[in-house]
Amino acid sequence: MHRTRTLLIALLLALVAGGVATPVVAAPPAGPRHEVGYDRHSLTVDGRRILLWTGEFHYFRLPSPDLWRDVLEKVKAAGFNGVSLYFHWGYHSPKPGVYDFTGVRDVDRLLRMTEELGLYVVARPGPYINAETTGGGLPAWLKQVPGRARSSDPGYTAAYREWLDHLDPIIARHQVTRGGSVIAYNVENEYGANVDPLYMEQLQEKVRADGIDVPVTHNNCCGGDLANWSSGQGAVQIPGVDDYPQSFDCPHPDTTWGPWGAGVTRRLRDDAPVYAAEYQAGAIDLADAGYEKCRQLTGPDYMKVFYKTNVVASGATMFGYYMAYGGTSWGWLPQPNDVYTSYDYGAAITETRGLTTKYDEFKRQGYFATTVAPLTKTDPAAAPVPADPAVHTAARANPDTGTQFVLVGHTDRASAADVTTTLDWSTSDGRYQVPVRVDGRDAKILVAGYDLGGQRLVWSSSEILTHAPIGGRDVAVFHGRDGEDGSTVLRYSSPPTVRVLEGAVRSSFASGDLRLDYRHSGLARVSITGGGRPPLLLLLGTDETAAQFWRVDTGDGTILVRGTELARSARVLGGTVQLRADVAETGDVEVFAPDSARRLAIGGSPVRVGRTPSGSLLGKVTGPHAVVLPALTDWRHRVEAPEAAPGFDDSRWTKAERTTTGSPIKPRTLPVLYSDDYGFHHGNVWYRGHFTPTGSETSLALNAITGKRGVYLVWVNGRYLGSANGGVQADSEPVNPDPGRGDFALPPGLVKPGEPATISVLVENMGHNDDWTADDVRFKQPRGLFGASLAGSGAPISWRVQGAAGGEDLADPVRGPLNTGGLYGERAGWHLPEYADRTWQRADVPSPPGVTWHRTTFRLDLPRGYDVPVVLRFPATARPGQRVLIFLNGWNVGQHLGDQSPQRDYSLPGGVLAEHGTNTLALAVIDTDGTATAPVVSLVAAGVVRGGVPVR
Ligand code: IPT
Repeated sequence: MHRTRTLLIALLLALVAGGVATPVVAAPPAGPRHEVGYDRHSLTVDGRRILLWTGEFHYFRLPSPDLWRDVLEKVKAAGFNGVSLYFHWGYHSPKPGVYDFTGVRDVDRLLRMTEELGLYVVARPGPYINAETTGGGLPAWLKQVPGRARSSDPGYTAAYREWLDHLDPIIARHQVTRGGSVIAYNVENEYGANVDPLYMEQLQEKVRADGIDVPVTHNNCCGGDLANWSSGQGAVQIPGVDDYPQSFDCPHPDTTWGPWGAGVTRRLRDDAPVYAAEYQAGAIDLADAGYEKCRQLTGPDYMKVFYKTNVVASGATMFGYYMAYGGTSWGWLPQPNDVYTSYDYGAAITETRGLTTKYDEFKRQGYFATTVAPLTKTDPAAAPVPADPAVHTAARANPDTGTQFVLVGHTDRASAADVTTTLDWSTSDGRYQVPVRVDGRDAKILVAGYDLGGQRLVWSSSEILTHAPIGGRDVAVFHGRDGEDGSTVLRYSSPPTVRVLEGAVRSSFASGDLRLDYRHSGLARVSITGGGRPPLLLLLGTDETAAQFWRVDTGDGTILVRGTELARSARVLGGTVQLRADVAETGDVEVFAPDSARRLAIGGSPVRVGRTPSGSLLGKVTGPHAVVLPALTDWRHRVEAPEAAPGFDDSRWTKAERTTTGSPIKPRTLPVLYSDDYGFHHGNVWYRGHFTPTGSETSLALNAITGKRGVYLVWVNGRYLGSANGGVQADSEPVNPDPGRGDFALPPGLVKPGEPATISVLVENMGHNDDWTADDVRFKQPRGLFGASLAGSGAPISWRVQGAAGGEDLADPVRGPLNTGGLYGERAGWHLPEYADRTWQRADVPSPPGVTWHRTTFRLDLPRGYDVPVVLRFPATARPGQRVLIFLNGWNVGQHLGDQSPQRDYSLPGGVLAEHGTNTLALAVIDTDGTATAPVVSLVAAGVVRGGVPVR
């Protein structure tokens, strides 16, 4: 077993390497220090084995720290014992040397929350993260830094060290070894193309010098050699694998079945656990099918078959399910070629924080994986042979306890047949003929030879949800598909007393084996006492009734809750179970708690309860009442884009005169007009070109690169000449020398020989390409104008450029670098709540091509103690030619792309949304046609529960 380097060695290394000291806010350690180790089977904490079952969460996709807690509590309640967290360099750094870790960027607070909730963290700070976010997490200013990104080139090295100088001290003080939650640290991301081993080595030296002493991991992927970084220069301690077996084929959720492989995580090192670093738990909506289709593509059937197969076939004990909660690529966070605003991802928890049937399946598997301890150390074992070859089995066993884990599924993994057969199963308690059924796309992990609390489980054809000692007995929940038969065998020294409290369960006793036979239906309850063991309450449910249980581990022991939409935490105080839970509808609530508990309170309010024959407390809860949201009325309107007028004063704009660029992509014409080269990295950018016509000009030839779905609009002497789609990428000639081409004919008489003329161009920057190929050609693609010339004339054009106010020196550091671009209204603060719009027009008028703003306010007073996620809904039929930037209280919560994306609902997260107060909504409409009127939008509640977390 390896012990990771001690704190002392890390500190010494820091001194030797001259690690740059960042002022560290002395946060008291959250808990006692622990030793983190690992071997070929699992991670260990103080020598105790851990099965690390994490879901991925991106704090930067939820700009409301109070709601981080809501999501993390939901992740925990699903049975995850950890979260995998990317950290986004560009989200924190608008400019070299400038970093912000406050407000929505306060990752120290995020890590404190994980500690309070008892969730382990796999920290994944890149520096490159991919993640379908702008630049793949690299800051846009890095495009100007010489040297290939993701290599050992000195320019890039100095840049990423700066990021880690700031971030690593925060992560380091939250390590498990210092009483915190961070149990592993992932360097880089799917680093498989154009690899530079020296970079991987130096990156780890840096991380160690910064005091990281937990195991270092990496997530290998598809593009490169999976064995990368398992040995040799740049090797990490625990190499992992990313697996997306369902691809991103969201349009075909019913027919797609594992086109990208079997999804069995490979063992990459003999001395480290098998790590499923990113295992597909949703999908990017690459083909605009809508995320509900992505959720179906990666739904419960897929989860059952692929996840369970992987657990047994690979023996992995470290998992990162990507994503547990996707969230929102608000502002200019999207990497535009793959995603639009929503990053719902078809995940188990929706963008508006709702729970889905995928959540239920996570709960079934996660409770099992984190309850049944022998799973932390298993080796491949002989599998019981099914009588029918249509059924496939595979097995692992714990070498110390003999506990067996048997995967039962279809031999043809794609089969949906209904097969009933028998397994010839040699368990450590004897040989048995075990009836099993596989109906439809299904797989089960059956357990034999397991010391379940004080019981001995010989075998069961039901699956284990969880179990715990509660109130002087063992309480266990098993489950199977509705209508399927199940059998469970438990061992006793003498015949026990079996009482069936509910449901139809037959029991028989022979040779020490108590055998229960039943059909899964509703929830059967069996009480077993005597027989030389502590009492057992066995709850036999369907998959659905099992998923209604919440396991809440409290300082006062484990509590099982049933009937609430969610159970967050509980305590037992003076005979009362104080439960924090969400309630979605009126109905029964049942609590299995320590004997001392006689009363129940939910969210502080008492619930009248009585004791059931099962020994639980049963009461009734009342669901929430309907919540009515205000209509959006009283709009005010203002047409902008004065930049289009020839007389506009652009003398304070930046002159675009550069003749060279650091980008490997050379421009089509000079000067260089790339917006990044002038410090304007995000959002829309304006260009104004001045020339003196010769009279022979016939048209204006432009090229612009915007990223997918971007457009640009062109005026000459104030006359709108039209728009064109921006290019996605300029490759080296001759592949695509002419991206985003637009030719704009000059109407006769528009420009006059010798009379100064003005060109105005508004170019969208939809976000920056990622750097998946680590070659700069992709990442350092320009944004803005790529070429500009006059056909028929050689008249020189002198250019000025204007993006977001202040450029890299943020006008609004609170909302940050990705919130606004260079629209006139953004520069003038029209998106901000404090802006006075009294002079704006009350009547809506069809807006001319260009930019028009619409503002209104609305008051909310959502019921206290409720959680009402609100969305802004656009009509089902989109208006072509209209794209809308949506600002809520000054925060850019997304861009509605009309018919260019399937998204209609935009999440307005509490915290950004004032749930008790006045809100300002500002819509900036970029209209390429000039035919549209104000968008018709409404507020819609995406759900209503009593509960939630307090949101400021
Ligand atoms: C892999 C990345 O590591 C992750 O950041 C994200 O991009 C994810 O998958 C897709 O959503 S990329 C791999 C599947 C090609």
